[in-house]
Amino acid sequence: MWCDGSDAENQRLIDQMLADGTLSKLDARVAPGSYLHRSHPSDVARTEHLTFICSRERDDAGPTNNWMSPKDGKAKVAPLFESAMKGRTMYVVPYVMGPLGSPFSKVGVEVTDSRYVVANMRIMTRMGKPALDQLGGGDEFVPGLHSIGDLSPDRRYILHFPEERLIWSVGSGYGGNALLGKKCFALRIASTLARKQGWMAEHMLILELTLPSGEVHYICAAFPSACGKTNLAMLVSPLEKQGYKVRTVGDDIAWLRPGPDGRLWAVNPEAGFFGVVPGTGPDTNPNAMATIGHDTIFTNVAVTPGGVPWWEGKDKNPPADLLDWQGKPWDRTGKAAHPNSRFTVAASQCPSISPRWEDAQGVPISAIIFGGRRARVAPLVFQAFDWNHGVFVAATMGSETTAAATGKVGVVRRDPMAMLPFCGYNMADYFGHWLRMGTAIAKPPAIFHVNWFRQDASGQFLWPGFGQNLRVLLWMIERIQGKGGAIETPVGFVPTPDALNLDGLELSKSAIETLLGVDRDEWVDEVPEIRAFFDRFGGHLPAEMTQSLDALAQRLSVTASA
Ligand code: SAT
Ligand code: MN
Repeated sequence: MWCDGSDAENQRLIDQMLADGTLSKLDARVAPGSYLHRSHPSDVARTEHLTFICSRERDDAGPTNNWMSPKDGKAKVAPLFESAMKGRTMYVVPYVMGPLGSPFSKVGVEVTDSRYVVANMRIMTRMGKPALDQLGGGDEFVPGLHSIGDLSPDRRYILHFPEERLIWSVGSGYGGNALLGKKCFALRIASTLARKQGWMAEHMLILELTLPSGEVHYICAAFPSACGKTNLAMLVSPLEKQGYKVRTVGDDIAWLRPGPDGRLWAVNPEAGFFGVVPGTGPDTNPNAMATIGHDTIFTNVAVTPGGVPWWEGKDKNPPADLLDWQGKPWDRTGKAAHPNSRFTVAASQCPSISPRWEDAQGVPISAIIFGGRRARVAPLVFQAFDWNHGVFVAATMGSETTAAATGKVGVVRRDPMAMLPFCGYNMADYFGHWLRMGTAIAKPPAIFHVNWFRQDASGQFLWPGFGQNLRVLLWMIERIQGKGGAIETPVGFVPTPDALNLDGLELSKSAIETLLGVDRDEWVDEVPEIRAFFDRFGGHLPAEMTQSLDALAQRLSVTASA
């Protein structure tokens, strides 16, 4: 079936999914136009160990990606597609990544046997007739073949063939494994295109910040999955009365390119949000709450028998008769909603969406933020000395793992640019591309690193986060304007305590000290870890990276061989 993306077609698919139990309708009074989907219990997150880059040369995938040759990949996975769609309908889903009519948008076509995938792609991309119109008579599109197969993790593979610009995915119906426009195309395949063509495909939110003067800044921020990109993108300013306002351009992916004015310009290739549900509440993210108040597909949240959805963090009153994410009566001990349960919703429904979110040329970027989830070591915020140092900071960022991918949660891993699971080629060559881009952008954005997740000795978060993160953004803007007090530390510029507007926050003096502290011993311990990480890349690692590490070691006054 060729999908045209129309309302009528969508309704037909929804009706079929209601009939076969793929979806259930939520209470129309509290969640109008919204549905619940329960995925297979073994198919609840991206599976990085089953995700492969199938470049001809192993070296082109690099040491951080799983690799198979194109020949081996096809030989191994083609049999899993054999008769996989038997008894199901095959849907042909043309889609556009990027605003319709934008010269930077790209067309994909996903073939799938999952109606749920079609319904999600309709929200997450510009899908159907507009995509065929954009393709016109051309033949430039990224083909993606998808089947849920038998949903067994033993017969699950997500393959990318960068030289052919082709995607094969079998055995999963979940998120980035199955909605091929998102991570597979807009990050893994797009990053390989971007490298060739002189632009960048990044795992970044894009936000708009308006100052009382009327001055507007756009900021990109890269955090690993489930580290608060959606919350930051939809931040409600606690200083709105004073004229500081934040709006949303995108929450997960940015396509960036140097503009004719020498600045870096960003487009959000997506049309919707596929956000983590737990932790989303009226206090943490009121804009997301309003966005998902209607016409939303929920996957793996808890629900009452009457169809009222619930999740940890929605409020403090779980309904008495709640069914957990698998549909079993909730025992009130474990999690009711799966920690990686998601909402799929159109970006246009977001009250904070920027009027410029679909601008064909994108928006000009003033600052790039990198960040991770770290209980210790990384201070609340620091500024890189310059572009190349910023690339080093981003390339070496560490973050504790989350439920967004299958595997152990809470272990620190190096996640360069939050792209570890999403870079379609050798990560060391990707560092080189970042360095090269620095020379192609006459007015590069300032680069910062943040850590909202610093804890005290008793494991309590020191920083209130969420809306209060605005205060950190304002310091960044002051730095860009040549103001903003800072002290130079071995890792970068850290705000002086009085340079951050902390009015009304009631943070103790010692909390502020810890938050802004750069502990020399902790950072000295990072050096050999970073060196070991770099060693994995051998000859592909740009010399600038080692030089930056040596310079850091020197500033920490340890010997380069430490
Ligand atoms: O890849 S997903 O789209 O499932 C979500 C994420 O990990 O960012
Ligand atoms: Mn993501």
